[in-house]
Amino acid sequence: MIRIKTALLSVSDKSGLQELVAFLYNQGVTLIATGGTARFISEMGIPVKEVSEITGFPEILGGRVKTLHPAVEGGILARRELPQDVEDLQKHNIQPIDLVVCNLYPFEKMIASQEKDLEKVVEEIDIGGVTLLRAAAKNHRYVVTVSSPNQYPELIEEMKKNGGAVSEDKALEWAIKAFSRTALYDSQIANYLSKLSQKEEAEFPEYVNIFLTKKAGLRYGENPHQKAAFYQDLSFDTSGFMNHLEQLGGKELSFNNLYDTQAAFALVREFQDPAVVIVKHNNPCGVASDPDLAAAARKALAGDPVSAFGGIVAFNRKVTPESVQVFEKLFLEVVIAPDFEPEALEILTSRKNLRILRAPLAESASFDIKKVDGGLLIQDVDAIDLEKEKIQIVTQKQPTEKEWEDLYFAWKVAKFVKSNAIVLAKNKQTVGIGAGQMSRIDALKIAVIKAQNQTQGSVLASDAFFPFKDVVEEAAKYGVTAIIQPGGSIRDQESIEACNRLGISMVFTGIRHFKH
Ligand code: 93A
Repeated sequence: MIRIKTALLSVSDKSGLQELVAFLYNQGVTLIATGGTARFISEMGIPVKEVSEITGFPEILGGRVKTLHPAVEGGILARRELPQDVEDLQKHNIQPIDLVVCNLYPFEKMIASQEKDLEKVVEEIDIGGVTLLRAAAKNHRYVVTVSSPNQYPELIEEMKKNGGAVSEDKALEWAIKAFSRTALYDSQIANYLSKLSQKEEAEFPEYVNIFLTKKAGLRYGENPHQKAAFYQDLSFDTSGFMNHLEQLGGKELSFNNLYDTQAAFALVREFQDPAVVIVKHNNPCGVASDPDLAAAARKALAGDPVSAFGGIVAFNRKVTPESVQVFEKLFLEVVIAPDFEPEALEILTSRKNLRILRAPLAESASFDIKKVDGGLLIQDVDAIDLEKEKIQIVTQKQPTEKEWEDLYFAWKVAKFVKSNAIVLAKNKQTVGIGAGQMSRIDALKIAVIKAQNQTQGSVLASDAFFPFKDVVEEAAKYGVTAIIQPGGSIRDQESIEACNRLGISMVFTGIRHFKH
């Protein structure tokens, strides 16, 4: 047990401090504090020693050096059972400190403000506080470290339970928390400074500090025999809707739910008009856009009603009761939307197991990160849309206005389908999607199977160029009238000639959307 006789308090965030200080004072703990914290305690009418009193040295350099002194660090770091350390304390008249309560200069606020002035940024870097936390955490055998206000209630409870002492196990647990806090803090600083010093926008820095914290334990991973948890990135890419996810009902989210929800929401948020996306195994199986959300839902479901079973449904509008009734009879895993009308929410929550999620459409991640053994592959998110000046109509036939609408629609969807991807669409509705094939022609064949005789008058989008003319020739057999694809194959001319021969219009985008 670690008996708390003397505590050092140095906190920027003063929340919860009043209760803690009152408690410690009542326990007869001697309080030492830095300037602002000491003032706060004095104003409560509770006696406190300023750090400068025990160091015999004022705070200097405008507060840059407050606690960095042997009288402070010695009091924290001394091993209470080591004669040499005890002797040193006595010789230099240093008082042992048993509890360090410290939270750091809020560098997060600096990040949030996007401050560009290096001098201002640098002033928000805490040195002494980090040292206090690390010293106390190192000496956790004798010293208790409290690095966040949300630990105060637990500290109070622990001390009450143990007659003013804290267990060694708790001290170790909190030491690890303190080291994690300073690690996160330093990673945020390094990432921010490296972004500030970056000359070119696209340059990736020498070091990327990714600090992850467990957001949720998961029942299991992709399969029941794999253990798993969801970790949140707190220091590198803190954008993204997962940080704003709100669960309004249903069972606990699974590993696959989170992964597939990400895929569904990423696609639905791309549409300006009301849209509905159904995802299975990370690929969209039904997508539709319509001024009426319920109509979009019906069309999305009709896109592939068989695959939709057990799917994830994403909306890009406030969900109406009519649009959820579409899925009344269908088993679904997750529904996600920016918001829900009360009646729609009522219908959904009556389905006990259905996970209902709310998230803002605006939040999107800046980086796409894929794990390989021994490292991470990091790239920008594939955020590019069609670029007017790159679009080229390469055939004699031009797409009609309606075909253009469908081509844009299909192209958007193709970006979110695993490669090789072929999307067949008609009336802003997917009629067949061929995903994740090793050859493009097979992706088309699958899309055609999925379309079940609805291909007549449809358009085709391909995520990458046609290596051969076979896709054009096969598509023509099923009544495809227009094609959108990046172009850029050495055999482009063969595909163009096939289109001209078969009366198909074709558009080159100059942009590829591989997705692995
Ligand atoms: O500028 S510092 O890095 N120099 C120090 O020696 C020092 N010691 C504690 N900042 C230092 N602190 C920080 O001051 C603490 O981490 C805490 O965030 C803050 C509390 O200051 P005050 O009690 O004056 O409000």
